[in-house]
Amino acid sequence: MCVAVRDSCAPLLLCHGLSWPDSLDCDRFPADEDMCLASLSKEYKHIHKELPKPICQTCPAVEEFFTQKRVLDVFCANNFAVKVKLSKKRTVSGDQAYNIECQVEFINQAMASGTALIYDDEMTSYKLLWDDPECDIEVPERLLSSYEQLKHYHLVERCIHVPVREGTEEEIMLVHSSEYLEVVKSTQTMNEEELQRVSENYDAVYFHPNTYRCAKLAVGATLQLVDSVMSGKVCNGMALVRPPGHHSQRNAANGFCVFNNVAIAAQYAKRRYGLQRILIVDWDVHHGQGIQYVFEEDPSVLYFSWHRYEHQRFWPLLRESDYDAVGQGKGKGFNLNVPWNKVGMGNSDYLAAFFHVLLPVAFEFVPELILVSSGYDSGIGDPEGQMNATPECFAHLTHFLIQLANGRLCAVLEGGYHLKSLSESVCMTVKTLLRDPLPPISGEMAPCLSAIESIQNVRGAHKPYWKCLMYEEATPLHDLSTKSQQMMEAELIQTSTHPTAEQAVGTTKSDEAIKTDRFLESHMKKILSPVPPVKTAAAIVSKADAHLLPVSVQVEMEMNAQELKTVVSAFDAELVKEEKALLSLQNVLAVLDKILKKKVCNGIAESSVASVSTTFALKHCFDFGLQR
Ligand code: X5A
Ligand code: ZN
Repeated sequence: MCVAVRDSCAPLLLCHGLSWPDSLDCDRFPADEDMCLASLSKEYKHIHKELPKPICQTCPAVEEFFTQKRVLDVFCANNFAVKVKLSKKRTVSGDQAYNIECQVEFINQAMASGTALIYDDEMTSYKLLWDDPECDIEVPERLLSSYEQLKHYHLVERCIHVPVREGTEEEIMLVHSSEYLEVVKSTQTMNEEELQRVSENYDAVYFHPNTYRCAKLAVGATLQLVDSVMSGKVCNGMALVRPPGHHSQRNAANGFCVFNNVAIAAQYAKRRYGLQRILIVDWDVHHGQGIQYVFEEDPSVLYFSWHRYEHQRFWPLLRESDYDAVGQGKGKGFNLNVPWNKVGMGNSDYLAAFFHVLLPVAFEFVPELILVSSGYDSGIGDPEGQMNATPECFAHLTHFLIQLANGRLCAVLEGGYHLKSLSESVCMTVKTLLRDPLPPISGEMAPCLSAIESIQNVRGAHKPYWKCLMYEEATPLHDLSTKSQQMMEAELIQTSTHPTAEQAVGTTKSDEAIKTDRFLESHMKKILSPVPPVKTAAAIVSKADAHLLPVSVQVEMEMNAQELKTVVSAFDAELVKEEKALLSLQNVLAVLDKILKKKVCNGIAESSVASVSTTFALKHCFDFGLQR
């Protein structure tokens, strides 16, 4: 937020994202000499539009006031206020002239907190009406079961409920053509046969009479989320929407998507809030080609997508989903594709892509807002993705992203077709947005060879555009480990029936899906240990300093001194003699004990002999029975 304060009494002039006051009342300004600023620089058109008319008509127009928009944006993003004092100059001729004094100050205002959750069951009111094995996985239960699971974990009540609205035609047309909008609109009154005919004009799409209404709600829900975050009402949030968006294009529905919710949101955020850098992270297992097309030439939107690719043999079968599609014209370097050439990618492969591709580039990009095309078909058990990432992986991905853009993140549902995997992963995402502690990540921690090759290739392709990749040694590999294998498989496919035909058909669940259900049931119980009642404990030497700590921190009393002496003397009697060392040790062990007994999440101990204390801490952990 940014507020211009005039002489520290009238707080209103330049707001960034926050709603404007109903009127600018000049009577609130005590001295005649001072007046309110009625208009802002021309560069601020998007804000200017929303300025209320000043009541005082004699206010001077200040045109060339904020020319350094970029500088100002930085102030705004960091809670600085621009204090402005405007005073009338006395000129000999009696002409009006004004002095402007400007000063930048830090506003001691709390950062936005809270997580928005946007959901409306009206978005479950459309479904596939005929037989289509390609589309029958996209069902209303996707939303229902995700929301049920959020309720089950008591996450709904911890979020701030934000209502949905319809996206307006103007908003939809930030990305789509009016001709296409009319086509979608016309499906409202169609009968089944007509609906089927329109659907056939597109790839992997079905229409229902309620599709148009839901698609407008999906856009509106996404924009409500952007508004909630940008206005500072919440820090982050998630919108559970149907239909998804990332495949849809200016003139076409595609892959269950009708309007491109996230692309529209990015255009909207640029216009409405004057944002200059937006990061879109598309962790859905499919390539969001629709988003890529919209922003290909736009350096203000950095688009990252990983996707099942298999050397262009996986849907949507596009050449431009490969790692060498880096963007075009001014947008070169702002499109990051990580194509997965094998199925079965898991936690370590996803984290490696974050560590070695997305995060270095994103930190260099410095986004002001993050939009996540949050598809969970990249999770374990999904019939489309055939990948292996477990739900807690999405907690970690979310956690890394909220370190950017002041934590301003909007997650918007895309795909995800294994109901249990989808809902558990949605819950892990929301929990992390609420800043619950993360479950440790499970499984093998080394990425597979094919993942390493893909990662190396994107890094190579982007080397010219990012400082963080400048020293990358590798140039793209052409002989990939998966290629020869792929060739053989392709030949086999040609001579046999389609191998995935037995996957999840209709209502009968595949054995594979049931296996994942069972696995997740016990896996989630294992990893979701109860959250300790106290987050942070502190053991400090001078208890008189305790009031300096935040109120939520629990101050620890040392361990019983006599007890400690016996523990220590068994290990190293020399230490017991040293009063200072003993005190340090007491602090460390007091905190450690609380962590081991799961009474607190973490803690800090003041210690003057850290290395000795650490040795003891380790020993204490072994005695406690920790092995790793
Ligand atoms: C949003 C999404 C997938 C379409 C797959 C068509 N679409 N085979 O996940
Ligand atoms: Zn998908």
